[in-house]
Amino acid sequence: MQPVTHALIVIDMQNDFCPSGALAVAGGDALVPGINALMAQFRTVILTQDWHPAGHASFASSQPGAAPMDVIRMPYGPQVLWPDHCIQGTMGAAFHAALRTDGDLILRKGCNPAIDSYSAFFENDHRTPTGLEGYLRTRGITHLTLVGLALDFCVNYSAVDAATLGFDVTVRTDLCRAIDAGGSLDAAMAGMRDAGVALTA
Ligand code: VGL
Ligand code: ZN
Repeated sequence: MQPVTHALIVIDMQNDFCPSGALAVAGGDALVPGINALMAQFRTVILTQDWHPAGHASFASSQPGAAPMDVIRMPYGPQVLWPDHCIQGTMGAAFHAALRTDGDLILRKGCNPAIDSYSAFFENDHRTPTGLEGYLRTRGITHLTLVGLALDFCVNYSAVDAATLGFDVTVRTDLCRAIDAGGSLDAAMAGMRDAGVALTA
């Protein structure tokens, strides 16, 4: 059992990121048994849920003439455009049916129609907090282990933000899968290493 100062953050283990989902990540569903087993080792478990309103600005369908995986300039910086996914209250936004969801906190993100939110800590403007930092600090948590989907987007942004905030961060890469578009996986691995994130399998 991990000490009380250590929390597990399970990122976006939702139907739309699993095979046959709207933004499927290859092998995403295969992570469920290992993640469920790891949850039993932690006294604090946080699950995040990508939770977009219909018509979200990160959807290619919301941007005239755009296609999924195009990159556009948003007021807060470059933004990859995605297929419609994880729309609030839909089956695609629900957790994988076999995932344990009896954690301590379910954090929903990406709810602002105009800003995407890959990170569990800040929206993609890198300024608007989700409140997770305060939740963790007020509970005395200093060490974080991250698992889930997708390694090169939401896991990566969450891990780098957590390390920058001063948490001791480990990403279990064996319990993550990547989208890997346009070199995103290599860039994410380098970025996490530079930020001081421990990458372990
Ligand atoms: C994610 C792209 C768009 C993720 C969420 O969970 O990694 N990726 N929304
Ligand atoms: Zn999303």
